[in-house]
Amino acid sequence: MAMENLMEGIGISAVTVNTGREKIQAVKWFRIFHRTALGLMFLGTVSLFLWAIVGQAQEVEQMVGRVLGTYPHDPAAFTQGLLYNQGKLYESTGMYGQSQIREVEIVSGNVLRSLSLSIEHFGEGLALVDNRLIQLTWREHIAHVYDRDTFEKIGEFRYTGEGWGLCYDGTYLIMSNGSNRLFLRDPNTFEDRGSVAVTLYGQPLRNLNELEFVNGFVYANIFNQETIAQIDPKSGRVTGVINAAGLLTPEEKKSAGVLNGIAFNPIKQTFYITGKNWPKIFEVTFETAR
Ligand SMILES: [Ca+2]
Repeated sequence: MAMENLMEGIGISAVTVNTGREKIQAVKWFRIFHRTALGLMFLGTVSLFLWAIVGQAQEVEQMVGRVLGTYPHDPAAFTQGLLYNQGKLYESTGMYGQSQIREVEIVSGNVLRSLSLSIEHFGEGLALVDNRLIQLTWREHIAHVYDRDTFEKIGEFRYTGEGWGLCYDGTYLIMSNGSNRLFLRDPNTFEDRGSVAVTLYGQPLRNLNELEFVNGFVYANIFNQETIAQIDPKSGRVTGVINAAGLLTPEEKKSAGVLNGIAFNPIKQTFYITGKNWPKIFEVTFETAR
């Protein structure tokens, strides 16, 4: 009692009461702040999720190939690269002991000219730079250079890693190696000029194979799928997906390999699509799926 009186006398109880109120106020404010922060975080997460789903879904165009024409294709050709130039198709074929570079008449499928690789070279992607045909090899780390007009080998480049697809955007060669990256290379020296990761809905899109550059986009068929990706080569983002299933009949598919080979006819604005050991080449346009 004496102690309480003494404390009251010097004002300690008043100080204690005031401190308690401040604590209560502080706890109230902390709870309000905490609830608000949690609410904002929740709303932010939901918004980001919806933005990702809705935004990305809108940004990838779903397309199909509409067949305009069908032409014969050598079923012995293990197609690894295909391009169109001045009314003809140029084709790179693979397999050890069977690899070639070919000039093909479109309508008949006849091989007009061909050159065989040595048996230890497996032909891969093919691109045209001016009048030079550049052909990758799978695991031999050599790109062969041919004169389109004489069909003679005029040089070669060395590189590391595997060679899959190749195309030319007018400035750089663009190369795939089975990963989700596209590699830029100098068309005169084959020097590395950087790379971009390709993503579909934000996820890596691997197994990029044969390539074609058309109107600012890289078209890549995906290994082991009847799917072609339309890629923005600057960002690596897949902007469109072409469903190319059902081109061959079930009977034709029995002796055919996977879809591999995209070429573009800039005059007709049509694509040529074929595959490994396919009996046909299809002339198609890519149209929005309904
Ligand atoms: Ca091509």
